[in-house]
Amino acid sequence: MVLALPHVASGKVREIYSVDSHHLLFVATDRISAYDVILDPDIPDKGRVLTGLSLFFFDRLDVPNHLVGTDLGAIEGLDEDTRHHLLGRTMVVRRAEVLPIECVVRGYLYGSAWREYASGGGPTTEHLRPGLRMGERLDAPIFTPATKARTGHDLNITEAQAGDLVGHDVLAEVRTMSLDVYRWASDHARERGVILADTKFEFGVVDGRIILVDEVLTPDSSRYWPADQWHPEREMPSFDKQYVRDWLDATGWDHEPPAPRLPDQVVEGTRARYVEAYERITDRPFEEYLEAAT
Ligand code: Q0Q
Repeated sequence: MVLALPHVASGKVREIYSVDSHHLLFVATDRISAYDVILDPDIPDKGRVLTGLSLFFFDRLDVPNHLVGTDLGAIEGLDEDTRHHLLGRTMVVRRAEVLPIECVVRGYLYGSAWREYASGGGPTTEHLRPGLRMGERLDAPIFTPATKARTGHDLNITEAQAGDLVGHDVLAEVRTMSLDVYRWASDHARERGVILADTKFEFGVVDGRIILVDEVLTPDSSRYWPADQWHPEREMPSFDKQYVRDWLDATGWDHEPPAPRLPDQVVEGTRARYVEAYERITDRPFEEYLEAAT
């Protein structure tokens, strides 16, 4: 789907278009990627689940953010089919100067932080005590910034390096906001049997104020684990992508594009996992979100 609005940026599964000098259209597609490869076909309504989760958290967090609204009525240049496709998966957001760092908060030692820790230490492990196991809950959440890579994985950097990039006062402010949001969201998820192991925030500046931008606390920007399956030293299943990863691994695929096409039952099972994540985290039937949004 190509919009008649000026295109600003594309991610693997997200698109940004320009509305006017102060506003952007942030679109979550139904594309899904695994092992950094975009899979085929799309997962129906995946973008609506992610957008519904961002809206849920933006509405509850007391951190200034870029969300303006979801009403597309004032936006010209959209034909009816495009307008209908965008419903529920689109946010109108305030254009900001996005900071050139990823603000990651980790409550558990997993992924690149574990690999650094296990290999003797790195930028994410400077505050960690010895003797931790993979997947172990940390004594306190840690802020571990990264620089954005255009392709592949972001590069973990120290807080000092991040401060050199964005300014040390700005870093202190986004660090505090990131840890506060993680604590609120991880408590909220834990009360619902879901572990928020880690998450990635992006911040921007508008009129000198720092605001939260991008998507927030979605399964694409976070690791969500079912709490009843958590155990240290265990490869933890990603709430939403484990089903598709297990199927892909069973095919013997070498993780090089193109990926094998997903069969219908894997598409349907993956959609169900995203819907389950939405309903467990928001306490709201996804069908209710769909009806209200479309
Ligand atoms: C902006 N991005 C990320 C991205 C590809 C998202 C530009 N409020 C904003 C935002 C946001 N969000 C951005 N720019 C100005 N104001 C965010 C990296 C890239 C697809 C989706 N790129």
